[in-house]
Amino acid sequence: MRTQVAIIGAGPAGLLLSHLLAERGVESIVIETRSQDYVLARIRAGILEQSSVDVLRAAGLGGRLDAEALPHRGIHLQWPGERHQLDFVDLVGRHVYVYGQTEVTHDLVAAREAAGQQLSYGVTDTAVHDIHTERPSVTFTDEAGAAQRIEADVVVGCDGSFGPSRHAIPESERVTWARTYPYAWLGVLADVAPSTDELIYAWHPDGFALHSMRSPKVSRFYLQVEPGEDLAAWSDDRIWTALATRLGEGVDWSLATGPITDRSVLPMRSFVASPMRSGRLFLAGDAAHIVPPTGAKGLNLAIADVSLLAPALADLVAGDARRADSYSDRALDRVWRCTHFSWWMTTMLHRAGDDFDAQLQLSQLRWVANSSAGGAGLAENYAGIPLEL
Ligand code: RFL
Ligand code: PHB
Repeated sequence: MRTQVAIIGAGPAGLLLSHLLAERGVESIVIETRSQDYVLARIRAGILEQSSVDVLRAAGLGGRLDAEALPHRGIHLQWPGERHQLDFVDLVGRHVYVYGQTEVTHDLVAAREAAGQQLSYGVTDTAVHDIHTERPSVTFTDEAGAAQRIEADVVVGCDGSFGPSRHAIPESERVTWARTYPYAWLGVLADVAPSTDELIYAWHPDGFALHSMRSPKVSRFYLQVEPGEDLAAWSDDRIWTALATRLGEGVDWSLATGPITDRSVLPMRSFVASPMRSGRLFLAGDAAHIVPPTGAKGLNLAIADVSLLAPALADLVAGDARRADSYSDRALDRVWRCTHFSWWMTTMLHRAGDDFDAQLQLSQLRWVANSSAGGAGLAENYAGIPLEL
């Protein structure tokens, strides 16, 4: 096969990239190791920043998003006895939107299929070749078991943190930074109307808790647990009691409960790989960086990366390499801002260390909740710094 851009991975980064390239008249082929059903059912991120919504709308993907996304003015910050609303619109003039990654992926697949995009699911043995030539290629085994090769002008690794693309950059060129946090999240999806108008981020002596949502009828919750926590140790009763305590202690509020439809334990880590390009191979999204989910940045960073990359690649295949040459540095600027913000939110809200650490966390939370300077710092980062494309 021959195409202009070979894209590895049909998550949000890969699908949106192929969409943004097609808008610019650039052809691509997308390959994905999982089945389409698996990719469409995966439960992941839930919050879009204003800039991500702007990108999706400008790309003609705003139809269902505008009808179904829940715009939020801000979040609640809470610790025992106190709950504060941070109003991002008042503080920095920007909203955030509840619209699950599952929905974004559905919209992208529908748009790509309607446009006749070639998407190959269920591939194995993906390998990247000749990235330091003008004719890089990708080989793989297709769903039917046949060996395939895509020759391209450019290869883009949108294959998440466990994909092979990052490892195709020679070790001598690659620097990585990583942090593993000493806690994990127990994520719970439940068929119950949210007991809050906006997300609640709660510090509690028993550990962090988050009340999020997916729709007016579906709630999403997270509890800080030990890394490698045994799911079997968490009965429905234990989950609801822990959520009610951590999210409600000392405030006049009650939590509605309902059937739990999904639960899993998520590890928490930060990871950045640099550069995000080597020769004719580019990386975007989780393939290059991972953030802990406390700042709700993973999906938004993937969207930001490909918004920079699509115009750069359109120029590159037309013979102008300038934007492609600056892609890695420009993308990494935002990646490090979000890496810092996600680390800051995570370490401010999770229990670790001793009572001295707890007092520092509570002091910082009071400052963020009560000072317009403190609140604006959180709001600017959470609602997302505007993209400069
Ligand atoms: P994705 O979505 O991981 O997509 C990468 C795709 O590449 C495929 N792939 C391959 N394809 C072909 N050949 C190979 N050899 C391949 N190897 C892998 C994979 O199957 C996959 O379909 O990365 P992308 O597009 O960069 O998007 C990034 C976001 O998905 C990610 O940042 C967020 O979902 C992170 N994240 C969360 N972010 C939030 O902001 N809030 C959350 O609540 C949140 N929850 C999560 C998450 C990530 C999770 N992961 C990665 C385990 C919960 C989970 C469980
Ligand atoms: C979610 O709804 O899944 C979600 C929301 C906010 C976060 C993390 C996850 O910070």
